[in-house]
Amino acid sequence: MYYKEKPKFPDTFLWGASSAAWQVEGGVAEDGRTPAIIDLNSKKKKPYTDNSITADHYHHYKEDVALMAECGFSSYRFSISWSRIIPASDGVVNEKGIQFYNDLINELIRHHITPIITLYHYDMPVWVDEELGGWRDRRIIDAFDHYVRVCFEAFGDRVKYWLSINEQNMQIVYGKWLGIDKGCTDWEKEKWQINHIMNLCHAKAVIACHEMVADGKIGPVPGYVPIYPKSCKPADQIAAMNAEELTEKIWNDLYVHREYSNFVKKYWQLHDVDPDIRPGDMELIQQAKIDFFALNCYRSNTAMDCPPDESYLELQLNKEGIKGQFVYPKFPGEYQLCANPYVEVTDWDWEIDPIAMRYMLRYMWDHYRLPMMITENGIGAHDVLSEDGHVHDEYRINFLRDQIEQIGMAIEDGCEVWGYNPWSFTDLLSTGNGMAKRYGLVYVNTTDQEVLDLRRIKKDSFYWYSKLIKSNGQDL
Ligand code: BGP
Repeated sequence: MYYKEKPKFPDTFLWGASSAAWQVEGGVAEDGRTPAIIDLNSKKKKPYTDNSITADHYHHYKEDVALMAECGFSSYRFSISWSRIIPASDGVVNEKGIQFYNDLINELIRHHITPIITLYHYDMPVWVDEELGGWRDRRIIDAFDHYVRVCFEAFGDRVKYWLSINEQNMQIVYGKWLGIDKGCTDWEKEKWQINHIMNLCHAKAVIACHEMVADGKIGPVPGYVPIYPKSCKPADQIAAMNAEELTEKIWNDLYVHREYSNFVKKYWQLHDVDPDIRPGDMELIQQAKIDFFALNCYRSNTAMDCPPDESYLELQLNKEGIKGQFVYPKFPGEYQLCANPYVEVTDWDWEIDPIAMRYMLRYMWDHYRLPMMITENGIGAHDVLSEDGHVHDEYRINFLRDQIEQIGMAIEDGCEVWGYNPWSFTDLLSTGNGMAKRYGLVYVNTTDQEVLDLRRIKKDSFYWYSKLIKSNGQDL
């Protein structure tokens, strides 16, 4: 439907932004924190800046929260570093780690900003990997349960919104790129065991939150990339549905229905996969009833038929930030991804597609009827600090405006959406592209080549977003 009036947002709608511990904090060796696997990975990615400093939020959190308040934020989504809370396999709690998050939470609340916490955002402690076998070994389940219970106990009196695992689906789909395949000999088969263990950890977190946090609500954080069929050729539609299943739907169905779908069971059978489901596992998953979906959505994909006699082609991500380097993968017998001639792309070849946001919200609402919050959305760009001392990021303003308008339209369409937390507040370390790929509303003065003074500079998008928040989405 087209609407004549500007879409309206509920009065209680939460406006904020999002980050993750390893991408924003720095201070990786301070106050008892021990290394995470991602620290080692990000060091390997040099000349990109490693995460030992990044935006140095660990030391700038007060200044950052003050800026959030100036912008008008009513929420902030961030993650907790597991190895800051539990630095070693003895399970002993690091009080200084607790202190840091207590200080951050209290500072947010003092500024009337609702904290939303992700329990796990890609930063596996080295001790879990080396001593317990990481995601490959079921011993992680008890260690994770202990860690989340410590978090609920320490922060649950003030924090009511919790997120279990960030982008579990993307960790499995892009496991080779994110380093989740470490130690695996046959990733395509073993990834389903890892996924099952992640499902059990997710379930533990949901159950513990409901047990321990009065009025606590918890949900998963799928990375969502809507898939369009390339054409109205019927086989392209099935290919798009296959892509949807194999990158998103399998996970979302599990979270909501709390059982594996017939589609994935058939897939395992065809590919000779044994996910090692043990007695009691499905009963545990059954108990983990989620309260909402937190959704990360940046782009869309397009899929077409890929007959079984085609050759497999591995996806190649664009690492340089120069358009045209992304290689679309082919999965014979399932689907292949392809370019969409109707949308522009970013310098990293991510589709700029605001309508995908409305599509996602409609799709998720129609399938699952659960409240939704946006926990990531944004545009990575080569921002420039101009000679006038400002960052003129009108491309980001245009991107966010179009996306927010589509969220408003989805709300008008009848979807229940209660918050928008784009990625990111300050510039921070990108998953694969260092500080070169910036997302923030606030510029952080540092580069991949050189650590500068880390000064915070409000971008043009900061001022625009502030006006938008203060008009509850009307001043688009
Ligand atoms: C999401 C991750 C974030 C963030 C974002 C942008 O998938 O949850 O951690 O990094 O993607 O990705 P990138 O930094 O690769 O541009």
